[in-house]
Amino acid sequence: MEMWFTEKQTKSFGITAKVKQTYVSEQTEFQKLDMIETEEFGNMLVLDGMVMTTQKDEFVYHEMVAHVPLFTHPKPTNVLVVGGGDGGVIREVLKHPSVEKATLVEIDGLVIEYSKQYLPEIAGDLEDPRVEVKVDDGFMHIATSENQYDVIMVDSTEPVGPAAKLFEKGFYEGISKALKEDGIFVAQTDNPWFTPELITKVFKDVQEIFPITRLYTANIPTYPSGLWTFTIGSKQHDPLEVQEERFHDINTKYWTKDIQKAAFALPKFVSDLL
Ligand code: AG3
Repeated sequence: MEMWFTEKQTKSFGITAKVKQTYVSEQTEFQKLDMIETEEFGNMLVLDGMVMTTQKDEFVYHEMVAHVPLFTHPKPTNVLVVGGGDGGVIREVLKHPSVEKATLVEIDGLVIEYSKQYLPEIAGDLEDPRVEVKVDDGFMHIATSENQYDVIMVDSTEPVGPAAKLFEKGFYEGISKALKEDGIFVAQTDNPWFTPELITKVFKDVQEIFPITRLYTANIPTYPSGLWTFTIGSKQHDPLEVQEERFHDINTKYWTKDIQKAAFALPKFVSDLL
C-alpha cells in the first residue's frame, strides 16, 4: 500500500511526499512529533503536521539562518540558538572559528533525541564541547538574559503552538536586552505567499526596537511556497554594509559571498510588505 504525507500549508493547498516508512509518531509534552522517511527528501522531521527539516534540503535553511548574521558581526563569540533542537543551526555556527560558546535552548527534549537518532548528520555537532544544550523554554531564557550574546538565532516553528510567543514584540524586546551592545538577531519569518501579514508585523515590531532591520530570503523546496524569509534586527552592524574581506572560507552548499548580498534583494511584492 502506498503511503503519502501531506502538510496542509493553507486550508486549500499542501505539499505531499511519498513515505517509505514511519519511525516515530508521538504526542510529546508540547507537540505532535513525526519522523518519517520520504522517497524524495530522505528523513523528514514533522512537528504538528508541519515540515521542519529534511535530509535533502536542510542545508539551505540552516546555512542561511547561521551565516548571514554571523558574517555580519565582526567577531561572534557567544551565540544563542532558540529552538532548533535538530541541531542544524548549531552545526553551521560551529564553522565560525571566533565562536567560543554556542547555547541551544530547545523546549522539547524529544526533538533533540529523535534528531540524534534519525538525522545524525544534522544533530551530530550537539556533542561538540563548545555547545551547551538546555532543554528549556526559550522565551524564559531570553527574559532572564542580559547583555550576554553577540548573535541570537530564533529557529522556531510557526506562530502556533509552543512557538506562538516567539513572534511577539515583547520577545524581541527581550532579545534586544539579551544581546550585547553591538548584537544581532535573526528569526525565521515564514513566507510572503501565505503569511504576508506576519512578515509585515514582525518587521514593524523589530524596526521599533532595533536601529537596523533587514529582510532576506532563501529557496527552500519543502517549506510553504519555497520562498522563505528571515528578519534581522541589529544594533550596530548593517548586513548590507559588510566588507567582503570579512568572509572567510567555509564549507557550505548554499551560502556564498554573493548569496550573502543577493539574499537581501527582494522581489517587489515582498519589499512592498515592509
Ligand atoms: N524551523 C522553521 C520551520 C518552519 C516550517 N513551516 C512549515 N513547514 N509550515 C525549522 C527547524 C529547522 N531547524
